[in-house]
Amino acid sequence: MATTTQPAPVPAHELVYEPKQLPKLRSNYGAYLDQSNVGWLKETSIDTPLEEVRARFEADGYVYMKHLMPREDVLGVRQKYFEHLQPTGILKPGTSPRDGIFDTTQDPIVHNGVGGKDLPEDLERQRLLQSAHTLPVYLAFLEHPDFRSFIRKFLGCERDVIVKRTLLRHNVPNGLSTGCHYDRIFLRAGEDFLTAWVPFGDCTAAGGGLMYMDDSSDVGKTMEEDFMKRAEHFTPEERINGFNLNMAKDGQLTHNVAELDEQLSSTHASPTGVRRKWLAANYEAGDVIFHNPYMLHAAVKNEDPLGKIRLSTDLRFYPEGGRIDERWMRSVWRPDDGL
Ligand SMILES: O=C(O)CCC(=O)C(=O)O
Ligand SMILES: [Fe+2]
Repeated sequence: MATTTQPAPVPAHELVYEPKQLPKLRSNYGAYLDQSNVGWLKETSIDTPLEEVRARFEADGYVYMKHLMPREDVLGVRQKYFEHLQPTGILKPGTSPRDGIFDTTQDPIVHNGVGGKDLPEDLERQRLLQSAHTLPVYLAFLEHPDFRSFIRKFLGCERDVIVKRTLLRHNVPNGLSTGCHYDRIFLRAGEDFLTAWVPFGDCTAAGGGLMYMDDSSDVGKTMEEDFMKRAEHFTPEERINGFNLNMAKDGQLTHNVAELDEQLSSTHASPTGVRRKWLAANYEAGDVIFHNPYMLHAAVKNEDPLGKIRLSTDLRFYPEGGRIDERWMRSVWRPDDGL
């Protein structure tokens, strides 16, 4: 009788792993970043000890929390948002608002969301973008106990304050997305704060997610010091204005990430001598990324092949008693709020 022998298992160190293919990243204008300057964000799981989470944030300028929120609650906001915007004709006929698929027969520019350069000219569209910020499902999400208790623990405070001017942003494929910036530009009054970026739905790197310049907190701080020096003779009000004479029209550093990257490689070279990469992720519904006010970041241009609309919110938090940028506490986002 023939004997069969079990093949010996391949030792782990001999297994060949296919590396995940790096995404192609670009912003509104200009070339894709060179692939050698692209990498993945470091993931942090929710069972990571708090001290470790804080240490990562301190070292990296961000912490990318996987599965922090229940997926269904996140998708619920996506659904209600696109039901709300459906009358504008943004969705592909016959598709569900929960999927949020763009009608590619439409002009993407007409369907710009908040922050992707200019708003749509149509006033009814602007009105719907504004009223989306007070949809009950969204307001409930902002108070979600899983979310807010994590923030309080992270900040080490009993009560946290969320700035009232939150931003709900959608980016349609081939539309305009948020340029490169660091957040302090827009919240210059008050002390440093924590930003949370929450994608409502799965969002691939090239489907409009955020990209961050690795280890760029010092770059943002140096830029801000420079802006402040040049603004010394401004009035206090003008000095904190994100759109003052020193800044670009829309407050962003640029809408061309490849060009900025090239410039910074000589003007703000890393002290390690290694060129900084731009980090992105294939975000999943339930993930949240936190970043400090100086990390350079931008939205990747949405080039999702399935026409998926990127929807997200960006939120800012202070510990209670913190010195807040009161301009951001006046009301929810309005097209003409000047911030
Ligand atoms: O979602 C975006 O396009 C921009 C978000 C952002 O800049 C932030 O969360 O600070
Ligand atoms: Fe930002």
